[in-house]
Amino acid sequence: MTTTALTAVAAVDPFSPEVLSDPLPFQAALRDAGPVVRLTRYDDLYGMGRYADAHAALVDWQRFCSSAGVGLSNFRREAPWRPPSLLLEADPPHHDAPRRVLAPILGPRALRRLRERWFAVAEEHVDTLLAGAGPVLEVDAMPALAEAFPLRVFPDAVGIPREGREHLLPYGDHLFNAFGPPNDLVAKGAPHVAEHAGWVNAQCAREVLSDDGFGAAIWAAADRGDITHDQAPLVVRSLLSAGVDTTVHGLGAVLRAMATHPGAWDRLRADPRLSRVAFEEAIRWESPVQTFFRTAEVDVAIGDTVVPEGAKILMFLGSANHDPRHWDDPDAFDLDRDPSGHVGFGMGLHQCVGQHVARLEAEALLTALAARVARIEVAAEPTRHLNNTMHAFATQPMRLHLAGL
Ligand code: OVM
Repeated sequence: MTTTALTAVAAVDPFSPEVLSDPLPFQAALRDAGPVVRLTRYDDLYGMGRYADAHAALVDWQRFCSSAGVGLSNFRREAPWRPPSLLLEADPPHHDAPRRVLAPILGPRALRRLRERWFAVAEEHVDTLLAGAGPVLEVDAMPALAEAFPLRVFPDAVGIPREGREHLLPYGDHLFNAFGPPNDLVAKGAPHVAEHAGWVNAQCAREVLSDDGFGAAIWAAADRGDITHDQAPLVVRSLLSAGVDTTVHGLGAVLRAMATHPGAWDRLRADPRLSRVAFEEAIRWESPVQTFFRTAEVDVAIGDTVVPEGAKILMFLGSANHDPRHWDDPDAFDLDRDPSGHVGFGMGLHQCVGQHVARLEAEALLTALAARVARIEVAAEPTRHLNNTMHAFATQPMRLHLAGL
């Protein structure tokens, strides 16, 4: 790459509306510019877009720490907008007790208890949507499927009351914006943060939570002494922070993949067990969580560049998931590839603790749709919902062609 080209990519704002709405061209230039690039729009900021280097940094928690925040803001210099997450924004050893508590609560064994119910809810949800529709239903798949299904099953599983759940998506939207720079997206959310955050924080109290959900299990861990009673509400807050918007846009991704790859949908209908690999490949392909930052704990040499201690490094998860140095034909959604090793759920000790929950939601919804919908057709091009962290859809107008009609 020429010096001019390198200077040009380094000067791009990765959080501009242009890049957020269509990130792949910028990410390709970023990868070509080197293993690490100083992003000159912001002070002390570096970016990593290649799979090998981003992966290596994500597993190197000793040198690329999270406790100074995983957004642009450095908690060692600036006060965070909310008390830091005990999981996401913590390093070992503090990180480890909350993680050890949460992992089995959201693990495959515990989820077996929810599997039948979530499949039944998905069937009922899709049946209700399709009822009386005739042979073809035209629908916006974002509110009708990608948002409605997780908003039905996940808050119930956490054990929060029905009342007020409309705060969950705007809270998550602001939280994911707030990892980025203080741009217009953050300013637009700011006037309403206090009411959303106030409601979310109130749902983390023991008295508010049902006695059989993920929330109660976190409080029970505090009673056993595995975490403190002061930590319990913040661990519940992590579920309500990380568990809603992420799955909405993960489901949005796999629905987009199925609408644009009718052959893949035919195969999934014939064998709904393919919904697991379809979801995983959609997470790689779309990378709903595009970026997270780390902070250099010491001076770190990467290639010819030294990232100085205290600098922020932006990990481009979506870019790593599209790196042709690692993936064949990375921009293609391909049901036949092995997407494992993608960094869409992160990598290393912070790798998504809720990934089994997300996969179960996707499997339940896709299986219900596969039994009832012969073809998913794009009715109009989707529109993007811009967010500093999430690659998200606002709308996805689709036509669902009913099976057997
Ligand atoms: C948390 C948290 C919040 C947002 C995202 C996330 C993707 C975690 O509060 O722990 O992980």
